Amino acid sequence: MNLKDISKQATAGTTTAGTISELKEIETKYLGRHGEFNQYFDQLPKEEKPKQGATFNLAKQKYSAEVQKKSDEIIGRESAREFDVTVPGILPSIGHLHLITGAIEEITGIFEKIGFIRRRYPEIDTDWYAAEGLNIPKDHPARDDQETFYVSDNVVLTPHTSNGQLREMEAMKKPPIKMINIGKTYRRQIDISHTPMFHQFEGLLIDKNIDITHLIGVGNYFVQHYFGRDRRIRLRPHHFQFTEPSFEIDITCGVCGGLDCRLCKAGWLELGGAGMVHPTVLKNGGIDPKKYSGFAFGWGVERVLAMKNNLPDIRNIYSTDLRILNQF
Ligand code: FA5
Repeated sequence: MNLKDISKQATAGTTTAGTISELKEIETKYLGRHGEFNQYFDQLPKEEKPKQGATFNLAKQKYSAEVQKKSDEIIGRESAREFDVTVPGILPSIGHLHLITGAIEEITGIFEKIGFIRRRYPEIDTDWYAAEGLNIPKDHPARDDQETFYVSDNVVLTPHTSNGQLREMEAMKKPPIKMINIGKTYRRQIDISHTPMFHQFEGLLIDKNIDITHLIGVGNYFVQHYFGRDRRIRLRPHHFQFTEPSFEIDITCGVCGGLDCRLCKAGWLELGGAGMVHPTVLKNGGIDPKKYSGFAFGWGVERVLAMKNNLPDIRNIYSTDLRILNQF
């Protein structure tokens, strides 16, 4: 057979191929190492080879292109046949807000419904706003309660959001004040219920004739909307320099409903600090304590989130392990 006939036969064979494996077989028959094309070339007399080399290579290339074209055609036909429009698509994995961002949004929404306004104040602040102006003098032992990071002698990473109290009084100039200040706070602590960076939400309500019953009302409102309708709070005497009287607020245990179980203390769980704003703090904020009174509270976002979801270790909130984060 001459080169032309081999090419013709090869083309004819390729047109009849219906599947990729049939096509492969034909391709090997003609283009394989011992295929028709090479056999033709091998048996040429030595002196003919250089003369026919270029034509031979061109014929092979042309045939190769035909095989490729046929292969595309078969693949296109097969994939069109296999495409089933009724098969559900593959859902792309979509992320979600971080647990803390979600909790902050939820808490903000709950307080905004009763007229509190979300504020943000500096996370790095002067000693005056974070301590001294809150009635905690430089040498006072109460400073030891909050293991504060000092940036310099007079500047701290805020150990609580209470710095927002004085800043809000200054910003608003005059009551009524209804602030919910949510921000990052820092302390030298780390264990299952403490992280060195955490968030607090600080409520401050100042107006005429505000008393402890308003604090109890707002506390119950919050726990019933965040944790569930059947929850309620109690006040336990405590001490903070910037409130008088001061309280720890407890919430009924969500597991035993207040009966007493191994998760709680006699049916109660600790929520956080609160109290009536100290007259000295009102004065430092430019508000007349004879005319106005108010309450404040400061609770941990990580703590309430952990309590709501029964998280055994609050450090997990900052884990980057998707097996944990995907559960929320
Ligand atoms: C305070 O920080 C007061 N400023 C709260 C306050 C505000 C009292 C207004 C009166 C009036 P305390 O140190 O107890 O209080 O912290 C309050 C809450 O922050 C704790 O109940 C806890 O929920 C959370 N918290 C404190 N330290 C950490 C920590 N290292 N990690 C996570 N949460 C923390």
